[in-house]
Amino acid sequence: SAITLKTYEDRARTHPSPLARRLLKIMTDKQTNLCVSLDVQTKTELLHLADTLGPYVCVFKTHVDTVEDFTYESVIVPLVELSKRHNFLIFEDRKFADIGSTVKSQYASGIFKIAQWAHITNAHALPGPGIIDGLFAGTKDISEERGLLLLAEMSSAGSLATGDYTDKTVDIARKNMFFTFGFIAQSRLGNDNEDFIIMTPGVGLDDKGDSLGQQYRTVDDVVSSGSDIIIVGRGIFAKGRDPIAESKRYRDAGWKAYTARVK
Ligand code: 6AU
Repeated sequence: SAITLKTYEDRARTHPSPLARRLLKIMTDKQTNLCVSLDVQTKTELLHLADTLGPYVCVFKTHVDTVEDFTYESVIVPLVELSKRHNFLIFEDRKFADIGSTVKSQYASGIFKIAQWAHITNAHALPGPGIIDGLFAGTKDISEERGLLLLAEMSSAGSLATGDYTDKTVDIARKNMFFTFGFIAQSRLGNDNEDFIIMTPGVGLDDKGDSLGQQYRTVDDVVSSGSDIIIVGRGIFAKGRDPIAESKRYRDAGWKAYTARVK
């Protein structure tokens, strides 16, 4: 599509979402389309990875509910500091999936208060458009930019998010393009004039998958399919891997594939 062939820099000037404009500018400035998925169980590991890999990424993705020693003060406060120091955005991969009223409180309050600190979060479109209204209402008192990704396709084997479900998810995203700036997906979505940011998980250069249904594609494959940001977890930090060396490798592969696409 026309958008796929434009540079991140051009798109940073015209994108309808303030959060996406900020993200595209970070990608341009740091020359990276890598999002690292920090799926670890302790705050020490999480903060260490955020500090050492920060220079190579545009986004850090978290699952804060898997951190065993989580407290807001000891995890979120330093993570936000690191995001400023290394100029990356934080994406809490919460995958909301309930009615608007419920997701609003899950997003804005409780133990995690996700809306306070996560620049990006994601949601399933399954409940219908009310989920976007609920989450957007959760950003009411936040002064910084916030953005939402809908899960339009999944990387896992046998995913039900295909065909008509995927198309209807794109329709729901069109409801509020100021807030819903893109998709978790495996392919380019939206029409030629729409600039949804496509973030793609299930990326790995050394593995084909795991024993629980995850499936990996190469960086070249997903970026040439129209993905804007690659999401990599275990490919970077699994046991025996050197996370800094792997981050550089995925960043370089991602940037090279993007450069080839926009040439
Ligand atoms: O690279 P991995 O397999 O270690 O980790 C992939 C990460 C995990 C998943 O929860 C997440 O990406 N994910 C998602 C997201 C980001 O929403 C959707 C999906 O379809 N597949 C997937 O793996 O943290």
